Amino acid sequence: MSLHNRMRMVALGALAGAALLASAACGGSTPAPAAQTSPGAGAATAPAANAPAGPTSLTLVASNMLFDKAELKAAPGAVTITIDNQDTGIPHNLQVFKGSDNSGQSLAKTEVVTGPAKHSVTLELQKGTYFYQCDVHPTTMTGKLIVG
Ligand SMILES: [Cu+2]
Repeated sequence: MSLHNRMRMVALGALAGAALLASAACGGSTPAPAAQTSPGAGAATAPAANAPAGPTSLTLVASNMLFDKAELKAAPGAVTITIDNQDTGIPHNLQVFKGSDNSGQSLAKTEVVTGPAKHSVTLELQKGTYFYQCDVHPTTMTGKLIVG
């Protein structure tokens, strides 16, 4: 008998034993409980909901003389904002202020660059509300950055 066949016999024997045990368990008057599958077994491999937040990277697209978002959100700490100026031949930049309008302290300012161009600025931000604008178009290109 080959090793392979012998192992198969062993496996079959184990199955037969399990079947006998199962039928014995079912012999009583109370129905055997269904096999329990742990609902948490699969969830253990899922990423933790509270994974440590690294630096937040945000992208603001400037297109057709507008920013694509009127509100950004970030966790406290290092926040990198990339302005992606997609307007060919049109200059844009990004300035970030403390508070909810441009009367607050200016925290960062990128150069005014004619698109298409991309540039980034990194800030250390605490929990709070910030305001951003394009200095070339401060009436139409503005938004709120919420850090919390
Ligand atoms: Cu602009």
